Amino acid sequence: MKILGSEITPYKTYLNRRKFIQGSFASALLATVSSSVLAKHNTDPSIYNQFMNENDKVNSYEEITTYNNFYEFGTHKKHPHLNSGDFKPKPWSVKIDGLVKKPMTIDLEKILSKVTIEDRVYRLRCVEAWSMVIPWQGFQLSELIKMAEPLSSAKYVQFVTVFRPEEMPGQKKRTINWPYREGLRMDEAMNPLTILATGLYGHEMPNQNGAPMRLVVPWKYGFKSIKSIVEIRFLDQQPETSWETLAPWEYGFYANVNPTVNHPRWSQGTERRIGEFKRRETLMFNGYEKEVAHLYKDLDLTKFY
Ligand SMILES: Nc1nc2c(c(=O)[nH]1)N[C@H]1C(S)=C(S)[C@@H](COP(=O)(O)O)O[C@H]1N2
Ligand SMILES: [Mo]
Repeated sequence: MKILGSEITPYKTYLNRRKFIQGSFASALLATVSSSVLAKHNTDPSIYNQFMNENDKVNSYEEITTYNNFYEFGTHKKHPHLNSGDFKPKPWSVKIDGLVKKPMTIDLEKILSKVTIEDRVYRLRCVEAWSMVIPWQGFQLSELIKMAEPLSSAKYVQFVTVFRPEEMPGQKKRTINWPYREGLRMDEAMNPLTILATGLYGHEMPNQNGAPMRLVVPWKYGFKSIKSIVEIRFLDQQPETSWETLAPWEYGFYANVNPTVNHPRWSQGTERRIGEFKRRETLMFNGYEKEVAHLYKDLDLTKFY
């Protein structure tokens, strides 16, 4: 079934519809930010930092948009910023299929007209032991899942990135078995911390950060945050993921941030926050233990890394 984007919501309109979370957010890093300030597409970190604790100041817009991994644009951390200029994230549609009552191909604008856009300031901890604090705008993945009405047999969700070698020069090389794929267990996907992000710093999502829509799962290593998503598939079995397929002894399906389980080639006990000199301790589940530890109480985390 093809649903055409009849109700187009301009980006500014849905930014103004954002729900504002009240109270302290220092532990879960859920930010409360005034919409009037953000609507100006401000890149001033102090807008966010007034709500943050001393330990977790947001990274600059410059840091976030010029240093990251997005192999579709090249394998160096400067490549996504340098090589993503030709990518066209508009218009965009997402295919939702597999074990659902309502399979659909839906225009992103249509999705955005039906969900609640929120500000979520999250730590991101990469498997390569660097980290950032990023102010995202997005909506809970659970909202989209509910729209699709998964069958009770659906136990996992798989995500697929777009394949456009003409716009994504890195896809002309066989570094990864394209398209990039990732997955979550259904309860992880439904957790309120899990979002599909469509913007950062009040800007539309920059191409290099996964325009127009990418996953953010703040208690997992960065490689779980799949970018430029075109397909969301519901499955009864654990899906293959790109990094696990490449090197299963190094990258697991779960990829939970865990300072006690080292990567075979380096320690995961500490990390370097981009912009800082001194390394800091990595927190269990990236600091979101209170919110997500219950999901893994029956799992041996050294085996299911
Ligand atoms: N499609 C796609 N998604 C991807 C990647 C990629 O190469 N391709 N790299 C991952 C890795 S390894 C990291 S660390 C994060 C980093 O991006 P961010 O800083 O924009 O969150 O994106 C992840 N998502
Ligand atoms: Mo990464």
